[in-house]
Amino acid sequence: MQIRTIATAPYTDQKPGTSGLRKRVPVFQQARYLENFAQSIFDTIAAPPDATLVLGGDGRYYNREAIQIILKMAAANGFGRVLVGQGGILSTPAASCLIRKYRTHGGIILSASHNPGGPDGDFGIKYNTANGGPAPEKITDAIFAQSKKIAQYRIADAADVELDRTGDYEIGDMTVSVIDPVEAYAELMESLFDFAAIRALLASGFRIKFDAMHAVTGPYAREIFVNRLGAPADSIMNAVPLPDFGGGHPDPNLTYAHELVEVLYGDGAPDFGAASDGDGDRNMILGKHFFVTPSDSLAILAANAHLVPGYQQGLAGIARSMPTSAAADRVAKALGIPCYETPTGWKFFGNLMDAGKVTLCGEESFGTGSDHIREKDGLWAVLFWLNILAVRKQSVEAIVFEHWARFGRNVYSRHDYEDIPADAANGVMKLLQDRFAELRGAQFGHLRVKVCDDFSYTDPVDGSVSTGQGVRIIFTDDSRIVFRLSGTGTGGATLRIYLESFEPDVSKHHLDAQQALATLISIALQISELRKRTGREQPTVIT
Ligand code: VG1
Ligand code: CO
Repeated sequence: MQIRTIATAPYTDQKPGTSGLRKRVPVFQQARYLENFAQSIFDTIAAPPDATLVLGGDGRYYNREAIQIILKMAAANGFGRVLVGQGGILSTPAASCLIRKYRTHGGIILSASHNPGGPDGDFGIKYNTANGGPAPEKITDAIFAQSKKIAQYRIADAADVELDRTGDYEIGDMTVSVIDPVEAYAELMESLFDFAAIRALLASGFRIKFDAMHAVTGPYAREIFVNRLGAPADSIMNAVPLPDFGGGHPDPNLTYAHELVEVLYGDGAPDFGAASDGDGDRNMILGKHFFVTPSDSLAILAANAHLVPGYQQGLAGIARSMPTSAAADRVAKALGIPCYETPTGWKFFGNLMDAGKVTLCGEESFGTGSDHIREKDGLWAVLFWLNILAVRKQSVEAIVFEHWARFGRNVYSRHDYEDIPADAANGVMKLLQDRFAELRGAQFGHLRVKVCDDFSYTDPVDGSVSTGQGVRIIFTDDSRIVFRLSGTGTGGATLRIYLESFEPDVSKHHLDAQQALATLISIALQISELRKRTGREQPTVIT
């Protein structure tokens, strides 16, 4: 086999965001674009000869082509083996599971997660380290630096590998093992949860509906819910992964998963509904005519973890991203365990989990997970809920209201303004930062500003500092508004406003979140001049 060294010139825009490099497909299809980034990864990680790599993606458009290119480049860069999911498919949590199970040097995950796919949709690539988690900023910064000075890449002159049949194939001295993408992951789930109890729940007439949104979780959901847990086949919808996700937006929230929402809010609704995103790491949890916010979900999983076999021995601690509500903090306090507040993005949880400081982690953006892997995990969260439901034998709604009655309710919402001009978005953030001094101590009706800052985080394990992680306006009653720019979008800018207040009064727990947060919403719009600066009257998505 011949290895070719090909001269290239840098692209200047290969800076990884919140979760890897995400760009429109045509950007990735430019000559040498993917090759440059993959070589920058290989140059940066400097794997020893014959190392093993995990490789797979969410099946979106360009997944297969990218996998063939990366396989040939891995062979040319001295890897000994690559484990690839059959058909090029691996959910993000399954990739993390495989890296850990086979103790590989790391893995490459091809996904733009919840972003739409197809020829004009988005594509993405991300490197995960040996712990199974997204590379920390230190490494993504180094990859970006390398991408700006790259002069050549290496690729093997070889035929494409047959990705659809499991088995071992050779590219020169490197073995490509095409493996079942589901099996190891399904086994891991079975080791954590009481499958017998969930099977009994489903056999008792408890009905579930899972929406795979034509993304990667279809095959995983079929194996776990139908084959292993005995749910009827129609418990899963949109279960065939499609390169363009059926034209949809594979983001499990009330706006984009409306098909599922209509089922759960309709006549004869099932008892439990859930959805996952493009790459399988997010989850949305619904009860009959009921929505569980991701922040509440994390808190409820923590409060009920003792009911679940994999967590019966107790939790070391909990971590949540800064914009996520403090509902989990209240549970941590009651359990007498620490709760950490990190910047947005799963890469910040890795050190805490590796050091044994936390067991459960979560983000308000429909991400929940634990130290069983180093990514957030959509189906894991669904199974955790089903395990709790199997033990408690109550409705989702009843469990949430009981939780609020015990801990109080952290009323929460996020308003996203998608695809606004970058100038306007940056202008809003700059305006807020310029107003810090004026805002501190300012009075808005009965609310007084206690803290106003730009969140920064010092990792308690390695001491690394991450600044500029979101503008926080915290009031004396601990209600708060957070402004943050998205780091995963590919077109224009997305401005997120996170809103939270605390309601201890049980008689008010049934109130609609938007109503309960109306004062905070109007303060947010006023101090940011958002409407004037962006011309938007309404958020694109409210969760
Ligand atoms: C968003 C979420 C963040 C999440 C990230 C990756 O980032 O807010 O919580 O970790 O997506 O999730 P941003 O920068 O757009 O706010 V995924 O499922 O896209 O890998
Ligand atoms: Co995702």
